[in-house]
Amino acid sequence: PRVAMAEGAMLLRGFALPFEAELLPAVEAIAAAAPFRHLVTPGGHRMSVATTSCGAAGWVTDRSGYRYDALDPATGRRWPAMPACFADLARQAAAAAGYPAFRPDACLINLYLPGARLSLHQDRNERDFAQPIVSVSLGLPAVFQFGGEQRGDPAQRFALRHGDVAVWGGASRLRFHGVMPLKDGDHPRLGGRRINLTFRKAR
Ligand code: MD5
Ligand code: FE
Repeated sequence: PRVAMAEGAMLLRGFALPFEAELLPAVEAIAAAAPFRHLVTPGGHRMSVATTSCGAAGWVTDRSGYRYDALDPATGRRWPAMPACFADLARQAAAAAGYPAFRPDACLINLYLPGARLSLHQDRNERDFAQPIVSVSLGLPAVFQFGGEQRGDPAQRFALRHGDVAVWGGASRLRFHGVMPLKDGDHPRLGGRRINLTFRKAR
């Protein structure tokens, strides 16, 4: 089922389930080549979420700022290539939400363990805000906070569960958003973890 969360924002419940058997081994292979790490924000805070990337551009942060980089700063090598099942899922989800031309060049992989959270922020490091963002939730459920265009605007909350795909475009692309601290749990395939794949056209 499709749920419109807001203008331009569509939640495709269970859309990733047919891809699950391919996605999980692909995440493990990426993490073996480009390990999950806790990046430091420009303000000096260590992120509670651990991240890695695949594709031509990877999202990174350090004391000097947020950016996309063709190289993984931890290894000095290019990020692992984007697996075909990742690109297929992102394209099909974007098309189902009304964005038939989406061709992501970046996939940020966020790993949440219990207690990990993402505070309210906007995604503004991409070149073209007319391109949507596709987000795939795997493993433990999370409470997603969906705010407005100003940091202080009231936020709605949505539960994101294993297999859900959200597509953020149009008027929703620059809204503030975050993820509440992950609650403990035991997912049949992922155990005590949540993994989120975030597909973007960075360049
Ligand atoms: C997550 N990740 O669950 C989320 C999913 C990030 C991030 O936010 O930056 O890594 S992406 C949710 C998103 C993206 C773009 C716009 C909006 C939400 N929005 O308008 O609410 O780990
Ligand atoms: Fe974000």
